[in-house]
Amino acid sequence: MSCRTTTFALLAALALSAATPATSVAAKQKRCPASGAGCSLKQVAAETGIFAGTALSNEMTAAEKADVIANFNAVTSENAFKWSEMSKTAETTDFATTDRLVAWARWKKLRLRAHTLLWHRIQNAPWLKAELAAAPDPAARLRELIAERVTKVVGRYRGKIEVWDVINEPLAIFGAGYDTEDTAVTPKNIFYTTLGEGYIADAFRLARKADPKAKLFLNELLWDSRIGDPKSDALLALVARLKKARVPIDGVGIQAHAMLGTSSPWFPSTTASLKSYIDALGKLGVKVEITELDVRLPLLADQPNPLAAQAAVYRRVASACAQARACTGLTVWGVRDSDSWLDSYSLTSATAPNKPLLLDASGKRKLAYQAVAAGLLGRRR
Ligand code: 9MR
Repeated sequence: MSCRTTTFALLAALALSAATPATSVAAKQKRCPASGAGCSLKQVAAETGIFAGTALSNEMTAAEKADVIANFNAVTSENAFKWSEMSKTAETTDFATTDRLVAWARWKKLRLRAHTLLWHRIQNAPWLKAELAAAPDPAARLRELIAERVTKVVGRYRGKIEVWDVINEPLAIFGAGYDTEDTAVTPKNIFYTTLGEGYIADAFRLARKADPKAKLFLNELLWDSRIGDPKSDALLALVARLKKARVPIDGVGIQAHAMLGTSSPWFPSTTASLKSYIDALGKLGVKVEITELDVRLPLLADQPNPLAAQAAVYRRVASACAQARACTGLTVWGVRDSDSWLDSYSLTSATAPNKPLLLDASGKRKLAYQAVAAGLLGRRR
């Protein structure tokens, strides 16, 4: 065959393949079935437009990296960005781990949620209390430290991090207020007790200035909380106050650890109750993401099939997210069951292994995995 004939044949073949409906049929066939069977959550994310995420540990193993790439299209730093991890002293900020994590997420095209700038409860800067106690004007010193941290950290990654958890867990664990005393369960909210609620608005404004395009979230612990309890109402009221004051808040994270089993039935009571709560937040003008979902298996030990019961809880949450227009993502708090924080946490280590995640200890997809896929597929682009 002459060179010209070959070229012609090639062009003809190309034109044919572009015109033939075979490609679109193939693409159609590849769509996930409504049951989610055989589909990865990252495929589901592509079809629904809902981010499917997982938490990333500071030191990722090769297996963890492979699991993340095969299954998810979004990641949250589980610990790396916390103040205690980045600043061992008031004068220093160590970016080694966060730089590595940001570079990896960008390389793999995973949306990154950086967690978190200010959290009073655990992993706050270990030196902060003494620093404020020694300051002639503790409020002024705290304002200065917050401005320094937010500006420096957000600014360093300007244009490279899509989402920030600017404020984590500002409200008390239960009830409608803030932690104002040190107790055995939680320290006082040192930001609130020193500066009042204004620390939240200040941090959001500083973050917006440092990276105008990043999405800024307030992330709150609503574990086993029934919608309509004082805490969920307090969160709505707080977001309404922030919006009214034109604070640049783009979203609210609902952590959703189903952990304590203090309420029954399990969080969320129903798909409808969680959906209506997300809708209520959405009406205030914010997006919503489920940010730290895990479901402890021992809580379901009395069920005939605990793994199926666990999958049902996951499905309720995923369906609510799919049905509520404001919901833009669902993230589980860890990759494999064996990575979960619950097995080393004091309140839950006695029941280890808690097996709360979507992949088992060997990386195999559990029933809950497909349940999340099916739930999210309730929304299609
Ligand atoms: O998973 C995190 C674990 O590795 C840490 O030791 C723990 C203590 O700070 O924090 C865990 O993550 C928390 C998250 O940052 C905020 N919401 C509650 C999570 C579970 O405590």
